[in-house]
Amino acid sequence: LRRSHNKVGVLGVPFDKGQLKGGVGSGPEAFRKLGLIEELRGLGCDVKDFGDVRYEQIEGLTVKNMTALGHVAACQKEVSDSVVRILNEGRMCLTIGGDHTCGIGTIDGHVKAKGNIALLWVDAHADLNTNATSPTGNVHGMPVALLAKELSDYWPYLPGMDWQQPRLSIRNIAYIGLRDIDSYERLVIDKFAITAFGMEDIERYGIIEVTNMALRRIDPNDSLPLHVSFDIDSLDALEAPCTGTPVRGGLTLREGIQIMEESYRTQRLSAVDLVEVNPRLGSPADVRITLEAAKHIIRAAVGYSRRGHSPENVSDLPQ
Ligand code: B3U
Ligand code: MN
Ligand code: MN
Repeated sequence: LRRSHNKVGVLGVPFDKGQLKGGVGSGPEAFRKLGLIEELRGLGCDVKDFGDVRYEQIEGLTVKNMTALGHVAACQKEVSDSVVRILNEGRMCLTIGGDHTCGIGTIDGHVKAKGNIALLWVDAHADLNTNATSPTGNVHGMPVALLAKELSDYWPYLPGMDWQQPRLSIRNIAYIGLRDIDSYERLVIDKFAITAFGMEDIERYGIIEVTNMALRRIDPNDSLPLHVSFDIDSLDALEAPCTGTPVRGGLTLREGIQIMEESYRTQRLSAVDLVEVNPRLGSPADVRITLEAAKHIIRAAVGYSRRGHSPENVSDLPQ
């Protein structure tokens, strides 16, 4: 492992219009204040900070049961373009949300830059609603349904979203951590046989086996660039309390780290999203716990191993 050869581009997406709670948009700021960039450099990464995405809302876009489409369409186009730029510099793209709507842009950009990819969606939720099935109209519950080719016929025309085509096949998508699934999401998972590991599977097989089964299913030839879209609410609410829709009975931090360590080991981890941290929810202690948990996940994503790392190009200790 040569960590200093790890080139990372960091992109902030202070976007909160995919759900109704304020505060998740200040995720990028909270991570920067915590010293995330410096921390990654300290691990030996070559980090380039691409700043936070800015956009101008498109007025007058309305689609039934799809909230704030004018914000989603404009922002995610910028996210997609930024991800293409970062990947084309030969960097792994680390996107800090913001709500999970930013998966629309990051995965779109990843596919545009690299062609076919494999996607691990680590989440308590499936984020697999269309505007016709969503119980809330919140777009952070819809990104996977927008990305999947097999679901394109179930969407109406979406004004402002012409740049976004469903580019991923369901066979290249797997879930880990599910435990709060809407009835139509369950129907879609079963109808299209989507690879989906819920908490009960982690109980049964353990997190290492589950992660490797998921990776084998979405990339049987070990050949595709890997995208891990990590919703912090995949972790148990005790591990990551500051998120809009916390769900108990979730992943431990150790399991979250393990998913990232296994993903990194493929040597094809090319984009990571860390989303849904809301630093305005909970006590200062809760915020600290949540940010620190997320930081451990991110460290594993850039190659930090809990086994530790010997100094580079050194074989003996000093006298
Ligand atoms: N499935 C529900 C709730 C939800 C989705 N994602 C989160 N919550 N974080 C929905 O609104 O689609
Ligand atoms: Mn999510
Ligand atoms: Mn979630």
